[in-house]
Amino acid sequence: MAQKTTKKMITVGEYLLMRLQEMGIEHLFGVPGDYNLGFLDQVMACKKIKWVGNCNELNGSYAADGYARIHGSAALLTTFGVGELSAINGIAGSYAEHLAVINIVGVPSGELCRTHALMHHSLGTGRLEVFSDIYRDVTAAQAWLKAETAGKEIDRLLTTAWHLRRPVYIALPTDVSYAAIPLPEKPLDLTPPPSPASKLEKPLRQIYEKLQKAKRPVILLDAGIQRFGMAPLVQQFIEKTGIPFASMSMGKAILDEDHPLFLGLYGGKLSDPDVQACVENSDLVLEFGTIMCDFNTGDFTAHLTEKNSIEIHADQVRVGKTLYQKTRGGDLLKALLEKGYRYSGSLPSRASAVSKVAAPTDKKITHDRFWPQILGIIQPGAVVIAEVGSSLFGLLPLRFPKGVTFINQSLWASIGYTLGALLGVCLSAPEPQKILFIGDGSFQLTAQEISTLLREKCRPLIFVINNDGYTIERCIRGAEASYNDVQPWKYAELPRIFGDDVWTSRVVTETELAQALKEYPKDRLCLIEVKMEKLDMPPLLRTLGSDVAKLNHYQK
Ligand SMILES: Cc1ncc(C[n+]2csc(CCOP(=O)(O)OP(=O)(O)O)c2C)c(N)n1
Ligand SMILES: [Mg+2]
Repeated sequence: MAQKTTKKMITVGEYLLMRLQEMGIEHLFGVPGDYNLGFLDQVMACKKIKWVGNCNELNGSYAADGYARIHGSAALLTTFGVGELSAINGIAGSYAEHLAVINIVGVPSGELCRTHALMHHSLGTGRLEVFSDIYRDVTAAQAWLKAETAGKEIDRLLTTAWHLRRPVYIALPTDVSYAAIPLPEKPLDLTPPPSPASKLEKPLRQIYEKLQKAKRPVILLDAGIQRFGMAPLVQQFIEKTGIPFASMSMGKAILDEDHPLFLGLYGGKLSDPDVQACVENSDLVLEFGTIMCDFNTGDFTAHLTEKNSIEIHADQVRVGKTLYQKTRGGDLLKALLEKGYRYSGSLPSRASAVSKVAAPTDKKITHDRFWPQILGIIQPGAVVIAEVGSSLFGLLPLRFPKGVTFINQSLWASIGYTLGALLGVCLSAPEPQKILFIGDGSFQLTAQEISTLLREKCRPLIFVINNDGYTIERCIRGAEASYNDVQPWKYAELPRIFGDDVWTSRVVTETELAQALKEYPKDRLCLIEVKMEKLDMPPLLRTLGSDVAKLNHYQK
């Protein structure tokens, strides 16, 4: 369609980059391919978005997810078929865990699609849209861009990703990247639609009444609050109302764990008994952004009755059995704050926290002494990332200092995720200290991303827990089975393959660990390989493992 020449024009690729910048995105992850090289040249010409090439698309998708956890949104670029399918695991994880990742795929031109050409990276069936169809279930919206509608479609997808905090899929054909379209008149408007007054009044009245009657109200915080940027509002609500709060593991440390109203972590039977009693005996549990998945609920042992609980999410609210869609949790909390409710009952007791460990000995490192020793090096404001495995369950009971951000992928739980995510975290978080804890089994999936971390001059501290394989799986089934073994790599030697500016250490005893924790330099990437016994594990993991074994039973 001919465009009016009086309007200022811009290419589709430039338009997309401009909109990404308006979302505050400064890095684009991914892997080149001939279907996206033209767009990549536009990226190179754009001074405000930096290309960060990854070793593979899966790692790129994890990096984008990690970036979005800190920044709020992120972008990934892959190539048709081979590239986009390698990334789909990570994008599905971002869908499950509510991250706004803009997934851009360079695809063949309209002409090649119309003629069903047997292009490379296709299935040879002539149907070139097959991969975008596969993406329908793991992205919130999809578009195959055409020059005539590209601007509108890009805006639709980016706002959908932002409002739902889910990934979206943009197919960018080679013949569309350089097509000219009108320069937009206004910046992208990301303001969510407000709750209609009719959707606010009833739940507001019901919740206020319940609060006034409640003798033992408690707040339960979870990941949804962090994803939708509601943590400051929730903190204000907690402080104005004086209601004590517990966090679920996916929502650990969203608010400071040294807060006087913080009770501890709640996860059904995995909780400290005092916290479990306080939440489950409460006559009004205000659930904020909760995700009731197996790992988060201690394998569904979280007993919260519908009658005694209220759910407040970014885009909907449940009171008793009634679900109020289109009621925005943020609007509801602001309205509730205006009512001036204040809890005046006594405060329940807090869970006892793990304390720092006594002086190190020459004994081999064990989980019960390792994690308290680690607590000593975590600084206020650090970003701590935990891979699913013994790392996650070792870190959960620690009470972090002020301002710590905790990242874990407990619902999607794709091992190797955290090493890719670490790259995204390093490029988006200004905080100086970023610490990753990853198991040897998980590390083997994505280890080559250390190479990108070095190229980008990132300086994280990485702990590889070397326990000769898949300990978390051993506690579910096959404690001694060879399928739970991995090839014993020389983990502390590996980073030097990728670059010189690294510091590594392998520690077996507590004193060696203490020495490494004292010595590690802060000005380069550091990796500490921690040797542990294969059947040693944090107590939380032992409990969860036997429950998972029961849930995943193979015989009746
Ligand atoms: C992509 C993917 N493949 C397989 C699994 C199944 N799985 C879950 S945990 C795990 C083992 C993790 O082992 P490791 O990282 O060494 O942790 P640890 O030994 O500390 O428990 C495996 C294979 C998974 N979650 N994700
Ligand atoms: Mg292991």
